[in-house]
Amino acid sequence: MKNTTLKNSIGIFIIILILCIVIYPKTAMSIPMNKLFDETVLITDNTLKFVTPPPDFRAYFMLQSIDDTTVILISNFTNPEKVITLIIDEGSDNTVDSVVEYFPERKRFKRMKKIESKSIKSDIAELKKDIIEGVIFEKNYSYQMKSLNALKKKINEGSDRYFTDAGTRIVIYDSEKTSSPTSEFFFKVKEDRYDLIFRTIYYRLYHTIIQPPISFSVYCRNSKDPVVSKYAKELLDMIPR
Ligand SMILES: [Ca+2]
Repeated sequence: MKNTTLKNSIGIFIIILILCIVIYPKTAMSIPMNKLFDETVLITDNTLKFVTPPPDFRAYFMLQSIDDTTVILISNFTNPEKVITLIIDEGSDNTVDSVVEYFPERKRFKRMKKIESKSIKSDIAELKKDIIEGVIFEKNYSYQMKSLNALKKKINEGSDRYFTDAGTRIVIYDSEKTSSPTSEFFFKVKEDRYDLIFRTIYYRLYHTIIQPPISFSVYCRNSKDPVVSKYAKELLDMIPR
């Protein structure tokens, strides 16, 4: 009798385990996009606590520049110890003012004056460029964010541009489901301030749809960052007036 109960329990356990395995990827995929934090608010030490490693451990990279401050978010979830790094450039002048590392497993912070990790470029102008141009997503095991090349290609095609007083918005639609935007871009130049926004809503990898949990790879509003300004001006020059 005991044996039968035990067998039944094992059976039920195996069924639950199988269900978990089957259901889990779908649950993981349905994480609301961009809900780890609010991209419109400057990322701080505290924000890093919400940057959880995704189920497949792909890395996040983000350039954010709001008003007078620029920050770069870099994650590494494939090392023995997972770490999220925030590089802060106050005054947006391509000099590092502080660096914060957050270790999500231990929930510990480490604060530094400069970049100490050998795996991160010490030249932050280069880092900003790598995120905007998308090089960083190609060279790392990360979400494949649509970047400068995709945007330039779309501008050259001449469609799906939306002009408003707020700025220029360019949308890339799904080639298989033409009403569905897969990524969107925004840029604006106003006097000596610049907006530059790159958002990847989802992309296809073979037959899988991947939604990056942090959908913005670049979020710059009212920025005075020289790297951001270079690209915003370059993009504006591509649009016929
Ligand atoms: Ca600085």
